[in-house]
Amino acid sequence: MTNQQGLDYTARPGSTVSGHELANQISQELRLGQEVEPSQATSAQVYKASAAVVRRQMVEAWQRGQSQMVQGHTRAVGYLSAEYLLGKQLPNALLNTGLEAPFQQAMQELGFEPDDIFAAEREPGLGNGGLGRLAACYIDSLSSEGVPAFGYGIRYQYGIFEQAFDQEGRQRELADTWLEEGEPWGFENFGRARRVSFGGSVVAEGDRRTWQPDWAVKAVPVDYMVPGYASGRVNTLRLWEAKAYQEFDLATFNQSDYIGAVVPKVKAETISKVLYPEDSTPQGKELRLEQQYFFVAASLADAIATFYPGEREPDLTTLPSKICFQLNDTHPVIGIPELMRLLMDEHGYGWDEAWSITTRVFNYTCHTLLPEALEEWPAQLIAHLLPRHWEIIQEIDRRFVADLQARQVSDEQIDRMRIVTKADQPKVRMAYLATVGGSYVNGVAELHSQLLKDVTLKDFSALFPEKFTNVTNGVTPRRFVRLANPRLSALISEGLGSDAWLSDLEQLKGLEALADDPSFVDKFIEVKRANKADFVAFAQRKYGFEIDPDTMFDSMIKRLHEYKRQSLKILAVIAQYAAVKSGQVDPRSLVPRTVIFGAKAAPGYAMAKETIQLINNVARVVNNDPQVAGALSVRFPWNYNIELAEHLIPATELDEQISQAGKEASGTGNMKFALNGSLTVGTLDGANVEIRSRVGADNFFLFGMQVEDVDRLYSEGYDPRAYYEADPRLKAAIDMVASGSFSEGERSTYRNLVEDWLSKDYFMTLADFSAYMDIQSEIDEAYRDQRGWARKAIINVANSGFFSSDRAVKDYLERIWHTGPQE
Ligand code: 26V
Repeated sequence: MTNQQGLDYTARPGSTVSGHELANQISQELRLGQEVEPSQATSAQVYKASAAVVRRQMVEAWQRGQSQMVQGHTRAVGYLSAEYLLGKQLPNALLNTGLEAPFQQAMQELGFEPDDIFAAEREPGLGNGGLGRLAACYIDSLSSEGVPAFGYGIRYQYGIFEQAFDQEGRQRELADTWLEEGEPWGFENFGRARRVSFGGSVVAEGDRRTWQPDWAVKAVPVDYMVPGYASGRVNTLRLWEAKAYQEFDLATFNQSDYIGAVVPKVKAETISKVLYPEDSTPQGKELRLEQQYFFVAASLADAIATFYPGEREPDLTTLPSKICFQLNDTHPVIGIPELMRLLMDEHGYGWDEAWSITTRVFNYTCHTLLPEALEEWPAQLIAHLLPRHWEIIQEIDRRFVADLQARQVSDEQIDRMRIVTKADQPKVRMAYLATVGGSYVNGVAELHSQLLKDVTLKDFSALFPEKFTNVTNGVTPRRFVRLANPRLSALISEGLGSDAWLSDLEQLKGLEALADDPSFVDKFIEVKRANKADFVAFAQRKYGFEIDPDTMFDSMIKRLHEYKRQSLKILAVIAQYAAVKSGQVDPRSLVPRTVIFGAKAAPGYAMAKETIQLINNVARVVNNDPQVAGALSVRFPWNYNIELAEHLIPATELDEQISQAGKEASGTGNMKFALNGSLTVGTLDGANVEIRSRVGADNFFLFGMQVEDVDRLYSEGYDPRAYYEADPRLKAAIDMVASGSFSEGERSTYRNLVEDWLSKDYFMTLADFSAYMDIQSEIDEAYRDQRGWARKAIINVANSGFFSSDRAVKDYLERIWHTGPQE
């Protein structure tokens, strides 16, 4: 069976449906479910029918897995995450369930092109970036490894905003209306709805304290099936939707306040309305705390109901043997006081027993190194919204401080470690609450975990060293290699003699020997060439870009953040352009490049938005200048999302991972690129460190300051202007921006950026500029030797098997969750 690109698809074991049967089922679904004749159906209709049919194929395995989980003795995993950046479901479900080939055949029979059907799906963008995508990779791997698991989160009505650029190149945000025409995967499970309450006060009855909330919303689960790859296991992703208990307040209505009567409904439904698009500066917004408590409270109650079905007085001392919860960053940390409340107030356990259960059930993953990204909630806000939780948090803090005192910790250190800060307006430090209230704390790459121990959570790691561990991130090879890059996948399977690497990625190691096989190298080069041609066509169709396929594709795709240093990349592009304009460099001497950016900025992040505007205008000027035509072009496809990643990563030859050392917790794009045969230019930051040590220093373009250099420079006093004066290439680039070359002569457009570069430059872009320019010349040299380049890329692929999310999940199982596949 072959697809549009003439590639071979083979059915996976376990697929029992023939293409013809599938075609019949889809036809039936079109006729009965949508009242349309298959020959008349649109792609959107066929997509919807296909999804329904594929979903039905999974139901049996799903139900089997659920009952085995409840009746069995394998501890389950509850992944608590405010974000899941899923990407399209149909191709993934087909691959994982072994229905790819039958589907191809069914489409042929019905006269549709599979790619057109896939294009009809709107991707659920229920996340901001790395953290949300990681959650999606982990639930895929949990199912693929056969582990009983739940993903719990929020079904935002509007996901991450859709990005557009205006005439001036500025970012505009549009609502992500992914649900506007319905969505065929989620199953609204009304029977499992839960009440989630807010506000009110706490009343004492004897020595019992009970919460009397003053409003509540209904949390309705929308269940998504998460099929494992060739594992036969289908887990549940349970995303909660907020609904009002009362559609319409009759009393208010009768007082003829028609509009006022729907206010409570609107208020309730606001909770799951929209994903917060910020991913670093917590705003302390009440609605966000409502979202966090909403999904966590519903999830904990749901897990208890699942494992103790129908029991009025369950023995919750056994809870830690049934399930453990992974806190994906601090967003779900309110679950710790919530479980304490459930155990004490609703199930009658004493503090000590409740605490013993709670601390054995929760674990916390930290995903950042930026101090400003660590959530701290104003105590006042928590007290107002969750008065009983506020009491419990204070008690956790009081006991924790007493414990520290008993350990002879100094008052000064105790003040540094308090969960509730001592201040007029106290705050609750959620990372500290998570560290104290759970068994393990992990960082997401070796360097990050080390920095957590040495800096961010130093006092805690000194006192509780056994709590701290590392799990280096990973990505799913199914979506990011097999689906995104079918050509490379076919070549890998040919080289290794099977496709077993897809569930055992370390097998890629076997490709290393082929790096010196000229015919394999030729095929590898051919794969990249074909992927580039595909991307050129995609970018032409979707964005109207004219990209020259015979240029080096150099990509930087990630959220726009100062610490990630998109500005370093764009300054380097400008410097190159300036050198051509001033006659210092002959454009024909350059290795022709297409520099591609993909990035969204938080809507309120002014500096990031100015950077976006600059990139767009550099692109406009450079791409329209005949003097550099054929040598340099800049492309900024808008609305970077999973779909764009899946097209761009396989076509990329050089990827940029150039954050300031000590700031990127891990990065996961770096892993996706390495697995797709791109070479990395990067700093020693996050998981770059581990990628480089695995692929070898010769196959990684390292540059720039290291963590120690950065620390030293901060303490010596950093003066960016000195770097500007010292490197004429840098001076020329910044002067060009300041003088209005990219703003039609208007000098004020990039004033904030220029001022920041020259006077502050907190992330030391200028200090790393010279090293970055120098490594780019080395990259050009290496690229001129196409076979040498391909050889390096093959070695990269061969040594990146470690970065599978299957491996990461196995590390969690072993080090933190202490469980495994369903027995
Ligand atoms: C933080 C916040 C702060 C409050 C406002 C809303 C909000 C939403 C999301 C976040 C999470 C930011 C942290 C994050 O995405 N970290 C990234 O996690 C990746 C997966 O571990 C990792 O590869 C990246 O290096 C890290 O930046």
